[in-house]
Formats: sequence, C-alpha cells, structure tokens
Amino acid sequence: MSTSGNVIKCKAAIVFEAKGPFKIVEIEVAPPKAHEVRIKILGTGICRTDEHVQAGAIKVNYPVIPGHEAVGIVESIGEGVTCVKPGDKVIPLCLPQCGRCPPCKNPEGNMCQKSDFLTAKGVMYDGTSRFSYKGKPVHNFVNTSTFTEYTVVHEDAVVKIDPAAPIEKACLMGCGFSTGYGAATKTAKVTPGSTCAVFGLGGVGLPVIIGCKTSGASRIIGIDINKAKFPIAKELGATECISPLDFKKPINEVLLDMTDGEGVDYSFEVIGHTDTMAAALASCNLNYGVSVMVGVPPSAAEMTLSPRLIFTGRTWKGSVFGGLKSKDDIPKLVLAGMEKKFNLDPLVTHVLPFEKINEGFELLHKGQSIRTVLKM
Ligand code: PAD
Ligand code: ZN
Ligand code: ZN
Repeated sequence: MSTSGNVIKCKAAIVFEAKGPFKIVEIEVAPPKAHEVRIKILGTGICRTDEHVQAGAIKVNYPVIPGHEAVGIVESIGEGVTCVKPGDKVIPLCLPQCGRCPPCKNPEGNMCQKSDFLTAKGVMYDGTSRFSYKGKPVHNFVNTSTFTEYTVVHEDAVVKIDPAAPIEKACLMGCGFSTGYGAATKTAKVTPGSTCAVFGLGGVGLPVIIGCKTSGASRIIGIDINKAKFPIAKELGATECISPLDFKKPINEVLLDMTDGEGVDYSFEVIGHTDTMAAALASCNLNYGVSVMVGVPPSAAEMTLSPRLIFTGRTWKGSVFGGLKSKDDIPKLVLAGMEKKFNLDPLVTHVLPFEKINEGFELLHKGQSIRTVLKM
C-alpha cells in the first residue's frame, strides 16, 4: 500500500533534553508540504556533532531528532519538487544549497542562508515540524534529522546520488568525509610539497589527511591523545603521528621543534576544543601559515588570543562542510568513492542495527570507532 500523502508511523531516536540518552520511540511523520521531500532512511553515520547535541555543547531546541549523515530513498515529494522523484537514492544535506542566496552564488561561499546550523530553530521553512511524538512536535536538526526511519527535508536540502552507491560509504559523504576532505582541498587549498598538522584523528580528521595527501603534501603530522588512531592515520597518509600526552612542552612548541622552528604550512583543528584551536593556530608558520578550524566550537565558548599571532601574517579560517557546495559536490564525491579514488575502507569501523544507537555512541565515547553506520 502506498504511504504517499499519509502520516507514517515509524521509529526514531529522540534526545528529550541535554545530556539525556537517545530514546527510540514511535513518532508520526507528516507528508511533505510544497517543495519538501519525505525520505526513507537506509543508513546513517554517527558524527561527533550529534554527540555535541546530546551533550548540550551546541545549542538546539529539544526534543530533537539528531543525525545528519545519511543515505535514503525518496518515499514521496510535495508539490513543485523537481530535483528528485520517488525511488531516487539520495543524501539529505546538513548544509543546504538553495542556489539563490549570496553565499550560494559566491564561488567561495557555502553557508547557504537556508542553513539552520547557526539559527538552530529545528523546524521547516514554514516554522512547523513534520515530526510529532504523542501529539507534540519534535524538532529537526541542521535541516535533516536522520536518526529516524523517515524524515522530511526541504528540496534545498537533498541531492540525488548514483543508485549503485554502497550505503555505508555514501553516508560518509553526507558529512564526515566531505567536511575533512574539503577542509584540506577547498578551505586550506593545501599545496604540493607542504607540511600539514592534523589535530584529531577521528571520522573528520582522517579525511583531512586524505585531502592533504591527494593535494600533494609531503609531510602530514597526525596529533591525537588516542594512539589507537595512529595506524589508520598512517595507512591514509600521515607521515608521523604524535600524542600531546608524551610531551611536557605544549604541543605547538613540539611542532615548531619538529619543523626547525618554522611551524607547519597548514594546521587543522578537528576536535572542537578551544585549547587545541589555539595550539593549531600557534603551530603554523607565523608569516604564511594557514590554520583551519573544523571542530565545532561549543556554542558558549569564547577565546582570548594575542593579536600578534595573526599580525605577522598567519591566516585563521573556519570551515563548515569543508567549504564545499553540498548539492554540487556530494554526488561527485560519491562517484569518486565508488571509483576507489579514496581509501574509504578504514573509515567505517562498525555497522550496527539502528536500535543499537546508544551502543554506537558508546564506541565513539570510548574512542573505539571511527564511523559507526546504523542500518535501518
Ligand atoms: P571524533 O570523536 O571521531 O574524533 C575526534 C578525535 O580527537 C578523537 O580521535 C579524539 O581522541 C581526539 N582528541 C580529543 N581530545 C584531544 C586533544 N586534546 N588532543 C588531541 N586529540 C584529541 O570526532 P569527529 O571526527 O566526528 O568530529 C571532530 C570534530 O569535528 C567535532 O567537533 C565535530 O563536531 C566537528 C565537525 N565539524 C564539521 C564541520 O562542518 N565543521 C562537520 C562534522 C564534524
Ligand atoms: Zn557531522
Ligand atoms: Zn543558499
């Protein structure tokens, strides 16, 4: 029986309050309104940003259905949708690309004005939600929400991908891989022969290493307090790996020592802590070094820095979704992954049934996973 036009009852993982667990409950998902798309989720990755939501580190409205790194099939479309049709394999876009706003039109821009990342309202463009639990609305997360069997997104926030794309690896293109790879290739524009330092070797930091390597960096230094991440980092292109816990000196001074006092050409913070953001900035060359902030800073965080760190010529940049344009770039990255242009195998360490979502987050907390993909 077709579900099109009807409310769908399905399972979703809701966070009811900051620091609360993911509770799997039955929700109702309303049909898509005009220019909206209802998607049956096939698989969804667990990203540290979802953990930030659960931990209350980034501001959202609760109750919320997190999840933003997924692959699904279009179940039905609202009036006026032309970019996808029922049956298409798609990736929901945690950073939409409306194509009409100034950041979408600027070749260097990608923070589409339709993005809910900074506003964190958790609703559709008309101010309402398509999710409800026991008759009360539930918020969405970054224009997507994928920890649910069905979701509804605006057509600005969905892109069709190759129908043969494998679910687990294609999920990575919805956030982790694209963000890390783009941070190196698009935001930093890493140059051949350069030296790079990557702080944080997780699901996003490791793709930064892949991006540095494909850009021709000759030296890539991985930094993590969890040495279990070092073998994968080396497999993907890190030339050396160090743990800050092995040194008495601050890690930025260690990196200066390792580079004859010059500092690295490019540094990337892929953890989300203000102290490592400052260390990454201070470890790049004081004149032409570029430091890229990829880790999501906590909503309430503030930093105090000497202006002299920037005065001598360093560049400090931020990078959401690797500076990539989601609708344009994701289908290309999916194809490149299918053509084995990148080694994605080590990145998906666990595949679990959706019901085991809390187990998936446990693996992340214990530092035992890179990416866990939940299958519906
Ligand atoms: P992850 O938990 O898989 O990786 C983080 C890594 O950092 C782990 O290997 C930790 O051991 C390591 N780490 C923790 N503390 C330290 C420390 N003090 N020094 C060195 N290493 C440390 O997370 P992830 O890779 O999924 O995400 C990383 C960050 O990137 C996180 O803040 C997430 O919210 C952010 C992110 N940003 C975007 C974006 O668009 N900018 C997208 C996706 C994720
Ligand atoms: Zn993410
Ligand atoms: Zn836009």
